[in-house]
Amino acid sequence: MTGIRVALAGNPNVGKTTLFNALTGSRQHVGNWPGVTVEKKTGRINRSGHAIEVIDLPGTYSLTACSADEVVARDYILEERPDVVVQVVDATNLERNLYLTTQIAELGVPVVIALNMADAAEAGGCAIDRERLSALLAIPVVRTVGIRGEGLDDLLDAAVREAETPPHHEHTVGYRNDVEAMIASLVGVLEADKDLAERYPLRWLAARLLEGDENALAKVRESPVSPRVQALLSTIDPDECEAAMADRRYDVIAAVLPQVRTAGARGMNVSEMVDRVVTDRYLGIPIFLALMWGTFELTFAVAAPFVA
Ligand SMILES: Nc1nc2c(ncn2[C@@H]2O[C@H](COP(=O)(O)OP(=O)(O)O)[C@@H](O)[C@H]2O)c(=O)[nH]1
Ligand SMILES: [Mg+2]
Repeated sequence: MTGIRVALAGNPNVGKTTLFNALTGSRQHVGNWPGVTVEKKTGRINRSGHAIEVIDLPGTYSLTACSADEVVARDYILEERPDVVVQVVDATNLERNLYLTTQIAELGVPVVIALNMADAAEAGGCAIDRERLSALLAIPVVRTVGIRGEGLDDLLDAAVREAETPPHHEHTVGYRNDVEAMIASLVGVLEADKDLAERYPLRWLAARLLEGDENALAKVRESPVSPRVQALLSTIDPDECEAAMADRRYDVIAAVLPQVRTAGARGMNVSEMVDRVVTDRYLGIPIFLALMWGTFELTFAVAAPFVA
């Protein structure tokens, strides 16, 4: 039996714990992440010859190293290298959730998206074209409804498939030309440290160094290449680089969103449109009168042949 580690990531309140509980039932272990008071939950599932360990990562909007939650989630993915990361996404709030997707994808791990709260999205007329989203991101997307346990089998199948299918292409956001040039220079320098190159995806590390990320800077501080890294970093403004990279993430999301919203979600659905017009302060009464008039006309038209 092969072991597969599946890490659940996602924004807060997207249904991560609900899915975790539905997946693992009572086979759970609750502890703390080492060194911090952030709760660590793990659970086990046996499924078609695989012993699957599921790890519930702290909910985060982003993977910068700004809070203990973010550091725990990011370091786990980076240092422990789970076989696959399942990002639980709130289908009613795709825009906000995709920001994290762009960051997870950069970590170079296999990713599967659980498009959760699909029931709420569909009921609210903002359903997502799952296949299109999957094609655009090059990430499998599975529909789930955590509270009803829907989609769990498909989710596990997709996770196992991703975990077992090497090689994993990188799907990273392409940054502005000058930022890309700096990333390339930094990667060139970092490559000389074999230890670093083995432990971290260097493109990811270079991008974080450009942002002045303390946690990333600490990872290269002891490295023999540190002076050359510092020399390169002294030529750039980390805040400006960070803003440029965030802008590009938003550009990607803005390009994806209109392509994955299904027809009903693009604007109002029909009943919302009727509501909007009929309840309009000025249009309401004339429409009411017109409808009444129409009913009259219709009644007479239909009845006329029978009226002798
Ligand atoms: N409608 C709907 N609600 C859900 C779904 N999954 C979870 N929820 C609800 O969303 C809320 C947040 O869920 P929780 O699992 O605590 O989110 P977490 O913060 O990501 O762990 C809870 O009230 C859940 O009952 C779902 O698929 N559909
Ligand atoms: Mg939770």
